[in-house]
Amino acid sequence: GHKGAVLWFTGLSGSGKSTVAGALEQALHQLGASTYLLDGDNVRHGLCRDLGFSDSDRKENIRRVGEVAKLMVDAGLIVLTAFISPHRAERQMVRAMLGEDRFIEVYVDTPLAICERRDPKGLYKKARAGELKNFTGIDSVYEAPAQPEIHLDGEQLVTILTAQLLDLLRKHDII
Ligand code: GGZ
Repeated sequence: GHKGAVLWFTGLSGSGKSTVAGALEQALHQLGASTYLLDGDNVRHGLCRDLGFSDSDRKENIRRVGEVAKLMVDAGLIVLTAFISPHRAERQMVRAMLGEDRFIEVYVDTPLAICERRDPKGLYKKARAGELKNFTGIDSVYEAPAQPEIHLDGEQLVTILTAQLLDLLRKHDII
């Protein structure tokens, strides 16, 4: 069995949040856990399709994701969320909403230069060229977590990061 909780991944675009969350979800399925992965791909096209990337829209994006995650945790799921969530205040708001024991903040720490070199969607290039405004790390802020439950080195292999997260979930009695 397992307990409901949220693993709240935060980090720059291209840091590896979605990749690591996806790998962890696979590992949790192997253990028989029920999970749900919320990310931009399944939220920004539906629930949050009216929102862009201004500070106030990002704030509302995170608020909605937090509320949905809370409902899913009430249903007993292990919820993985992969949003930049650049502002400390909003991550704090979601932590308060969910309660300290059900909120695990996962900082995927990959230097901007590495994210920019990866640039899987060519968005950094567009942002540098001025074709994309308010891009996180370029002309929009990213506030790194001061005290995340876990601080991952985003340049490590995904398998290593997944193992670190499984250890943490065991430590917190979630699995
Ligand atoms: C940052 C942007 C932007 C701007 C589009 N700034 O690498 P991706 O493509 O797949 O992930 C990024 C995603 C960020 O959406 P989030 O919902 O995670 O952001 S937040 O938590 O701040 O609300 C990127 C793409 O959307 N994208 N424009 N201006 N990322």
